[in-house]
Amino acid sequence: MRTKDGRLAPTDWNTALDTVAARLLEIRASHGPDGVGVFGGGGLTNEKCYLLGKFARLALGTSQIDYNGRFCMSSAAVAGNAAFGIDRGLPFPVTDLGKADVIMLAGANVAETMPPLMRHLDRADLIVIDPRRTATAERAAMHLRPAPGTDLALALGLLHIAVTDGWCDGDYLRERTKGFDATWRRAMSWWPERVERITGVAASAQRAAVHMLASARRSYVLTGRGAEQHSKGVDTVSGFINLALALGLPGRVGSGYGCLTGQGNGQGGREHGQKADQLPGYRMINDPLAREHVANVWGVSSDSLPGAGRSAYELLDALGTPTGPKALLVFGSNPAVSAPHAGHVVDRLSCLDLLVVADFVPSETASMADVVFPVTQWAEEEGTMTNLEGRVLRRRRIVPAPDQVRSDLEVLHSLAIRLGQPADRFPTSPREVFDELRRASRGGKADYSGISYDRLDSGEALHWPCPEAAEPHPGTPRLFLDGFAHPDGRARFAEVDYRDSAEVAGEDYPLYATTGRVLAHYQSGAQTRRVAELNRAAAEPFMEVHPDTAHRAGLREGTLATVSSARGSMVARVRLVGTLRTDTVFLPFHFPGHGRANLVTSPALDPLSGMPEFKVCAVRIAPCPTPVRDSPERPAVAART
Ligand SMILES: Nc1nc2c(c(=O)[nH]1)N[C@H]1C(S)=C(S)[C@@H](COP(=O)(O)OP(=O)(O)OC[C@H]3O[C@@H](n4cnc5c(=O)[nH]c(N)nc54)[C@H](O)[C@@H]3O)O[C@H]1N2
Ligand SMILES: Nc1nc2c(c(=O)[nH]1)N[C@H]1C(S)=C(S)[C@@H](COP(=O)(O)OP(=O)(O)OC[C@H]3O[C@@H](n4cnc5c(=O)[nH]c(N)nc54)[C@H](O)[C@@H]3O)O[C@H]1N2
Ligand SMILES: [Mo]
Repeated sequence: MRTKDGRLAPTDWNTALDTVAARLLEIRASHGPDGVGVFGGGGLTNEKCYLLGKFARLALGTSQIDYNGRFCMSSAAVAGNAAFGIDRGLPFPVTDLGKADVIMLAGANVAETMPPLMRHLDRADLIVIDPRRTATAERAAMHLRPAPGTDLALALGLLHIAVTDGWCDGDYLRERTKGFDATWRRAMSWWPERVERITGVAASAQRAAVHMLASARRSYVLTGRGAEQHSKGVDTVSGFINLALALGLPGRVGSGYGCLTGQGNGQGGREHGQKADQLPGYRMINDPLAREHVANVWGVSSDSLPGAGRSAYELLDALGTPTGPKALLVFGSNPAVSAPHAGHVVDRLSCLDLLVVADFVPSETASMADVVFPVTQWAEEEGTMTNLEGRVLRRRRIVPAPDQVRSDLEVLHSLAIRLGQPADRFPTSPREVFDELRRASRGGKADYSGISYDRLDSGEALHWPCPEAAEPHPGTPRLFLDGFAHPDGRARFAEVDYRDSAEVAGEDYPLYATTGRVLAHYQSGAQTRRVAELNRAAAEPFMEVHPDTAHRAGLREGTLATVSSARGSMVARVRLVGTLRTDTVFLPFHFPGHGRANLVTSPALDPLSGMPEFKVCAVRIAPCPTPVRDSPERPAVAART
């Protein structure tokens, strides 16, 4: 707990829990239940996500809960739901990719971000769409290098070519889809030369890509954050889904569309009710039947459940404002580094009356907190996670947790009873929580009711939906073979058109910055910056920049640059990369302090998903006048208070 002189100092659990509960009750009494917010994470187990959502809605009574997955796959989720009626990263087993002939990867650097997936991509010819020549692009048969934020124009152009060059599957369009005509009316004017002017991808390369994808026997289109993290991320993903539908790929064995998920539980994290608008089982919180079902499982009246709250960035942006939460509980995220416009987010966090962080490392957000709960980490606990193909996996305890450390479930339980909740409403055993989650998900889109720890422990591979049945249901490795999840069984084309990114480069900020990941670090770096080997591999913030662009700005290899946008500046070491576009610089977002890429990123949000525009903002670069730099975190810092 933070002491009077401002340090974080050790205390005992009862004091910490009593203090937090008392403060929460005070804040609720003066500001109402929405005076307290909750911020979750896609790294939490299914059990934690579920209990966190329940804790927010019942113990706190707040609508103000969202999570870092809003920054991650939310655009693909909206587009997938609209097109197919269900949002599951891959609607087929990942091993299907191993038999593919051609795979288009739009904005995904799998070689660095999902190395274990690469072995499934070995056989296929890859078409990589990325402004950078990444490690993944190096292995590709074809690399298209659009300007950041222009993929939607590219997707429209590829659809245009698919139609005019006669690659569409007419029977499939008639029998399995709806809405093609309206979509085509938009794509009609996106002839390849016009697309070339906006994206920089040559018309001939566009034609070659469509030819390769369409003429293969087994082909897939996959999207990653590069296509999704935009203020038009939903429309961009829809653009790629339109292309896949026109070619007749989804809903057939041996071809398809999929979104690559992110965090360990990126898929499960978006199903069990830690999202602002969601209840367990991928139910929507504004749907009266969904509310009734979940309220029944929870033993409360559906009237007592709050409605939808703010999306992640909107929630952070509202902290400490007259209408926003005065207290925030963070479980599984480090927004001081990973949220867009991070300088502003840190200001908002410091305006709170109470910041509580549960973590197992002293993250930058934890170091701002009034109270830090030291919790168990993955090898120290039981639970389940759901992977990108919708398969539920067991997490098993393999080492004992240190003394004085409690699980997230225990923390939620201990707080809930202090807030007046019945003890049995917040179980601490993961198996018990999972059994309740099964009931809450029954009949929902993501139906887990037929999945049990016993079945998983006996080695069964179970993909949701897996309803409870007299004969154990085998789960659903492949979705959509008989029909899509809309009532009429047809997939929907989306009527999308191109628009610019929220910021266009101009006189003051002439370049585009895009952000992403490197192999050696994970996310905000809270965990990986503590590992000496990883720090050696990627020690400090850097900027990839084309030699000509650097030269014009007076920058040389290895010097320090200031990167500035309309929101702020960050400092990074210059790395000259001859294969990069001359209008674009790349910044990894793994570093703290002055090296935070998110000091410059834009909080422009996609209107449908709430996804921030991490992948493009306008910047200028210049030599850094004074070597202001934070010392890299020491790996040996004591992890727990
Ligand atoms: N090593 C490592 N692995 C990770 C993570 C990590 O932090 N480190 N994080 C995990 C998580 S949570 C996630 S979400 C995944 C993310 O996995 P990816 O989606 O592969 O990761 P990113 O590096 O964010 O973005 C992918 C690529 O998009 C490109 N890009 C940027 N702007 C654009 C654009 O406008 N259009 C296109 N087409 N491409 C663009 C970038 O150059 C980058 O190479 O990785 C997961 N795996
Ligand atoms: N500029 C830019 N910013 C980005 C992105 C980008 O591409 N560019 N990508 C975005 C994406 S896709 C994502 S997913 C976010 C991720 O960004 P963050 O949400 O900040 O993710 P992490 O750095 O993994 O932080 C997770 C924190 O939770 C802790 N933690 C992990 N597991 C548990 C647990 O079980 N319980 C508890 N209590 N704590 C736990 C970790 O120790 C760590 O401190 O960043 C987003 N920010
Ligand atoms: Mo992510």
